[in-house]
Amino acid sequence: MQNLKPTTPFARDISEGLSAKDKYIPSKYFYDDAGSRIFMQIMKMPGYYPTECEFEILTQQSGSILNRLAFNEKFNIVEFGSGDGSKTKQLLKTFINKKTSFTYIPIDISQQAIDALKSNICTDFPDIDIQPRTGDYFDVLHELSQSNVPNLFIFLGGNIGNYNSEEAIELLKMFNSGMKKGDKLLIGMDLKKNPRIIQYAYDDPYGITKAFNMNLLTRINYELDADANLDQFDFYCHYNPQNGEVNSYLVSLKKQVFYSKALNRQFDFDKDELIWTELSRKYSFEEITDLAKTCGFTVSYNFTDCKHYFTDSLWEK
Ligand code: AVJ
Repeated sequence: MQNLKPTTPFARDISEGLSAKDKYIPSKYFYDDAGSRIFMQIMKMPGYYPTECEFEILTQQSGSILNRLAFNEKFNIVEFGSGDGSKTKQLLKTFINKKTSFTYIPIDISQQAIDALKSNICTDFPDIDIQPRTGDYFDVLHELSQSNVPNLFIFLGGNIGNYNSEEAIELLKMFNSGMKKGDKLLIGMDLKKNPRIIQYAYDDPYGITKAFNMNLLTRINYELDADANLDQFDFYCHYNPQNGEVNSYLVSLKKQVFYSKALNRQFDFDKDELIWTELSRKYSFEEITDLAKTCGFTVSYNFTDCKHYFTDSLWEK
């Protein structure tokens, strides 16, 4: 029998990624229900600094962020990939306390995530004007660019670091195309720093980041009816301070195959062969300025935590 045609984006991407010369799995597939739970554990690990740094920025500097916006009418806060909203809440709290008038528009692909976020936000801020959207970023952007209301776009958590240079530019140019002159973007970016601090955040001693990566194989077994043996794979990651990249991999511990019933095909691995699972890029301020410029923005201000590990960078179109 022939290989079955992949029927879902996951099936297609796994099939493609595991038959490439240099094998890879796109990092967006980390975040199924189990993976999202593991990511929440990562965010609570002592060495994983980005979450606490960004929390500090948004708790302590939301007033300054608001002043920098200098909008003098009601505006939209449009959030891409909002998660559970705990960091955004710090920003919203300050804006509400200062009697700012805005509409909060969180966008996520998952209806479940949006429902949870909405009830979370409305419990704390019952009077908030919230208009959640699910679906494609591009459709929402197009709709927003048709109106005259000023926009603050927010893209937190350092998620931009998961995109390679070309993809990052493409995404930011797409944001730009949905913005009017004077609109702002607040974007979370992890900064270059002492390499040991970065290495420790990703190569953690608790095995949580390893479990996060291993979950990709669990997901393949479950969703593609495969028989990958998790004991025969390991996790490896490496920070290169010269290019600012953390790259993460699954490593095949022996020459082996596994078989997917859903795809009716087998995947072969050499001993020590890698499956690349994630890029997490770190930036210098100079690189941030260049990236902003390339995508049609100027940097208004970098809001950093007290240790200068992370920035919420405010850009203007
Ligand atoms: C969610 C993309 C910001 O790159 O730091 C954490 C994901 N990967 N540990 C990051 C992640 C391994 C995280 N982002």
